[in-house]
Amino acid sequence: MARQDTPLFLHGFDLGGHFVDLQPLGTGVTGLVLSAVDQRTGQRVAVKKLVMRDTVSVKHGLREVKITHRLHHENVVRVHEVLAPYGRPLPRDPTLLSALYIVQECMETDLARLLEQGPLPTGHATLLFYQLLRGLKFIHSANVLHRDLKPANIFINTDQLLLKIGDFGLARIVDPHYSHK
Ligand code: OXW
Repeated sequence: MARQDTPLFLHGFDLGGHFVDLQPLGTGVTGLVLSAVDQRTGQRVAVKKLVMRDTVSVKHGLREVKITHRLHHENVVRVHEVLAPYGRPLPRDPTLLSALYIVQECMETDLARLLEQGPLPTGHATLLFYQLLRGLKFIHSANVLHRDLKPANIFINTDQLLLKIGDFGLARIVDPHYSHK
């Protein structure tokens, strides 16, 4: 089997040996997202590939990594690790990398898809809205603006009715002293 046909290399994802059963989830702001099983834990994860083509995409990729790394909250998609190609750890100077992989927790679905299935019972909508506001309050208190909040970036586990905000590809860190004229 040629390298590009091996499951680990699906869609140009070169992640090294730990990840199996790669399946496409969709395309986010910064690129393709697959789900995979991490064999070390048996857990399904979402892996986002950030291609670093030029100085602008390198700057954006590293900003997303910096922002997602500082946000730890029940209502924000958790980043497990950030990897360089071949599943290597991030080097001290990541500006020279061709790609970055953000490995994060995998949720069951997103709010856009959930709403396609019909209206939510009021109690469910209230519980989800509460978690959305709680996640946003946390994000804003960390001086981060998401800047692309929409149903497709709001992830849900339906069994516990758990909501987490994701895709920080367009997010910015704000200066709290800046006047917002
Ligand atoms: C899940 C954690 N998705 C993304 C991002 C961008 C994407 C796709 C997934 C389960 C489908 C139908 N719609 C997505 C980003 N869990 C994630 C994640 N991410 N972290 N990022 N889906 C997504 C999940 N199903 N779970 C549902 C596409 C149309 F394009 N960032």
